[in-house]
Amino acid sequence: MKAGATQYRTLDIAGIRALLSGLPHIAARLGGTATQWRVVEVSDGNLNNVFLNHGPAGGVCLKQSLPYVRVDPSWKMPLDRTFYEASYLRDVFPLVPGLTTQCLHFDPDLFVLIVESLSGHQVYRHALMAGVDWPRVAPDIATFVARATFGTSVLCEPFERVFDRQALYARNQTLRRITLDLVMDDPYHDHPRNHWDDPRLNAVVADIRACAAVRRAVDGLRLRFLTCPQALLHGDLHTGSIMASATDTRVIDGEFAIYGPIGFDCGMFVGNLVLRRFADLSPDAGRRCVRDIIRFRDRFVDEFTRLWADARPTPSDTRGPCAFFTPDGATAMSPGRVAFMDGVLDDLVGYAAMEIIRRIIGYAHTADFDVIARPDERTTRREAALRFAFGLLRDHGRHDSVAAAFGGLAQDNLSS
Ligand code: SR1
Ligand code: MG
Repeated sequence: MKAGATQYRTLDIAGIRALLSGLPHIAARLGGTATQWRVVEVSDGNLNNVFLNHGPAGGVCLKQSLPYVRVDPSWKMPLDRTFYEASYLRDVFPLVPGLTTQCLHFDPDLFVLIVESLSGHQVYRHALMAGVDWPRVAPDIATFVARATFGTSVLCEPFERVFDRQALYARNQTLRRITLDLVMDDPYHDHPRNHWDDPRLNAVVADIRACAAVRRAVDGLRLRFLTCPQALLHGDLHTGSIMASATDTRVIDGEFAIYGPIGFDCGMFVGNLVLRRFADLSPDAGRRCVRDIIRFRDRFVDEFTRLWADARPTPSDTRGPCAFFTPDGATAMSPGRVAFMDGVLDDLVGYAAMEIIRRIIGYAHTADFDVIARPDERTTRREAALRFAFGLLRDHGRHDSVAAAFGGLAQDNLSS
C-alpha cells in the first residue's frame, strides 16, 4: 500500500490526540481528557515514528509507518509494515502473553498500531550498554522464541491453519527483502550501503569475502531463510527489539514477521549478545555473555521439546500434527526430534555470525561500540568481533554444540 492511495497522512502530536480521542477504548485507558494527555515522540528504530501517550489513568504506545525509511527519507517504502506487526501480535500474543505487548488497535488507513505502554522498562540494548546484568532476560527470550515458533508451526497446528498464515506473511516482502539484502547479501560484496569508518577493517572484510567456506555457509543460510518456513518468526529479534527491566521482559517491533527457519530468531538475539560482549571491556563481560547464551540455549531446547512432548493430535490430523518423529519412549527424544533441534541450533550459530558481520560493516550498525571512547580501540574490538564471526561461518556445521561455538567468549582478552 502506497501513501496517497488512502487517507494516509503522517500524524503530528495534534493529529495523534485527535485520533486517540476518537477511540473510546483507548481514551478510557488514558483517562481524563485529551488536553491532559502527554504525547512524546520516542522514535528510536530505523523505520517508523513512535509516540508514548500518557493520561491520568494509563498509557499507550503509538507507532506509525512512514512512506520512507525514518533514518533515510530518500529510501521510499510501502506502509504495510505496521499491518504485519499488528498481525504478528495478534498471532503470538495468546502464546506469549507476558512476554510481548497486546495489540490494542490497528488503523488500516493511517497504518497506526497502538499497543499497551510499558513502564519501568528500558530498551535492552541501552540497558546493557549502561552495564546492567539482568540474568532473566536471555531465558525469557528463549521462552518467547520457543512458544511463538512452536505454536505457529505444523508441529502444533493443522497444516491448513499454518499455510493460511504463511500466505499472509508471504506478502511481507518489503521487509524480507531488507533482511535478505542487508543481512545476507550486501556484507559479502562491495555495495554502496556498506560502510565502516576505519580502513584497518579492510583486511578482515577481504578475508571474510575471499573464504570459500564462508561463501558456502552464507549461501546455505540464505537459501534456508527463503525456503524453510518452519514457523512464524519475529524476524528482527535484536536487543533493540526487547524492552526489559530486572524482573520483566517484553519483545516489541514484530514488523519483520515472516515464516522462516526458527534458528534465525535465535541467531539474531545471540549475535547481538556477542556484539555487546566485544564492545564491553568490563572484567566479567565474557562470563556473563557465555552464561546468557547457554541459558538461552538450554531454556529454548527445554521449552520447545516440552511443548512438543505435550502436543496432542487435533481433530484435523488423524495421526496428530506431531506424528513425525514420534518419541521412542515417554522420556526419550526420538532421533528425528534430536536432529530437528540440532538443525535449529546450527542455524542459530550461522545467523548469529551473519548478524555480527552486518552490524559492523553493513548498512545498519548498532550503538554498542559507540561507548568506547578511543577510535583505535573501537576498531580493535570491531575487528575482533568480525574475526570471531568469520570463524563461526568458516566452521559452520562443524561445531559440536552451542557451547563449543561461543564458549571462547568467556576468555579475558579477545583482541589478541
Ligand atoms: C532499513 S532498515 C535497517 C534495519 O533496521 C531494522 O531494525 C532491521 O534490523 C533492519 O535490517
Ligand atoms: Mg525495529
